[in-house]
Amino acid sequence: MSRLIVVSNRLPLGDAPSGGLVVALQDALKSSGGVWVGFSGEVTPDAEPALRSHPGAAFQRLSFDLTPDEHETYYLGYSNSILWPVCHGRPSLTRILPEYLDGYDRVNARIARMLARELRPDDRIWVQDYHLFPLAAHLRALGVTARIGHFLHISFPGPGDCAALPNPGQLFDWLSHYDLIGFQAERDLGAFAESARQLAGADPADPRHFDLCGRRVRAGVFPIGIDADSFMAEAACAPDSDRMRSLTGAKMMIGVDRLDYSKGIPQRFRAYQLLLDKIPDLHEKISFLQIAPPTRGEVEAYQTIREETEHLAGRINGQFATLNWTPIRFIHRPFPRPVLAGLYRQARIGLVTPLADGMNLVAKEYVAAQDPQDPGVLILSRFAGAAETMQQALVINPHDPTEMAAAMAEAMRMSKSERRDQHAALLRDVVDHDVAWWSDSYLKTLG
Ligand code: GDG
Repeated sequence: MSRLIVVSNRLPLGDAPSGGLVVALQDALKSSGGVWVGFSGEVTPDAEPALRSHPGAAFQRLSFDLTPDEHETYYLGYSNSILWPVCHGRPSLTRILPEYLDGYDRVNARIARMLARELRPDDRIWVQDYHLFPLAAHLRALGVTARIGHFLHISFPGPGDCAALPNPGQLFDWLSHYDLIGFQAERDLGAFAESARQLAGADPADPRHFDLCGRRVRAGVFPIGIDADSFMAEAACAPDSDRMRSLTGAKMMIGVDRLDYSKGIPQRFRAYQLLLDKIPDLHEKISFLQIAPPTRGEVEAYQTIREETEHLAGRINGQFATLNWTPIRFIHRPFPRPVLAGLYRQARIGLVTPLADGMNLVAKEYVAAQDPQDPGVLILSRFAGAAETMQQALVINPHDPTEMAAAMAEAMRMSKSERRDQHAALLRDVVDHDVAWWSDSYLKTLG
């Protein structure tokens, strides 16, 4: 059996980040004697030129460190100040410096050199996400003939946004070295084919098989899921929800997002403000908990979104709070997963309102966490990849505060039987298309 080699920006280390991806891949890694390779999280001036082994997992883990310059150019720079905003339709938030592209390519070349030493000809290599687009090209240049697949967790930009990359054609050349390119949603596959046509001269009559930069590429849609069974179990045995309810005294609406400008947090705050303004009856009957652990704080656009959201939350509380009621609680700290599962379960409304999002796992977690007898309502942006399959949610346009506020009011008044019907349909999809289904279908296609 050929080994599965997974390469991702961050190597899962310790027990904390045992997210869905690890759960999904660990069986395939374990049974094939496979390896997971990724960044250790350590930034040090004397990053070793070889991979370091981390025992203690069910599969082999190999990490690399980054130098301060590599972290700045590859991670904060090209990955998160150029590719991230471009892939999320926000080219005006890019910061383009020549050393970013150089550092990004250099780090990918270094990972390829370290990895090539570990490889066997019949390995299957699965590269995760936008930090590592050039990896296959560098591996091929070193003579690696193994199958190499890529999966993009975020959305793929259309030609207009792609054109904001420093060298748009290069992205397609990098991608053309993969045997299989996986996307979250049909929307992304379509954007890829159209951008490849306009910016790299491809002629994708069939976006699933076409010639790109002189090579034959195969592409497909593999919507990622969550570890639904464990999430459902975790939520069902979460701490006593009645006690939590009496603490808040109102029906809760919840949002859980990394504090990122793609997640539409200010837009949902403004819609909530509009709701409270238009429907005074809801005062003291609804409360909004937004959990938003900060990320990428070194990048300026993330400092701006933090200030903007803090300001809006303060204004809403200043305007509407009473002695017994805080309309919005905005917490910049991560919570343990079981606590999160319990909070989802108590929340009458799950708010997932990104302006752009590859999939959005919070939408699926919220559904899995509900009590099927008395479930809450999911309000979901049409710009989340999840909206392609979760049509039974209240699907909204996050740019339209009136529509979003109306959905909040609707979710508050929906009867139990309406909520149950909606939830049952959503849950079926979340359970049938979980993260194990996702990795199986991708790896089967990779061959
Ligand atoms: C990228 C794509 C795609 C959040 N706060 C806490 C916490 N979280 C967990 C959530 C969820 C995960 O983080 C976030 O996943 P998302 O899918 O919502 O978003 P991204 O981080 O942007 O992920 C996205 C995903 O990749 C997978 O392919 O869906 O579109 O952008 O699982 O629960 N977890 C804990 N405490 C927190 O405070 N424990």
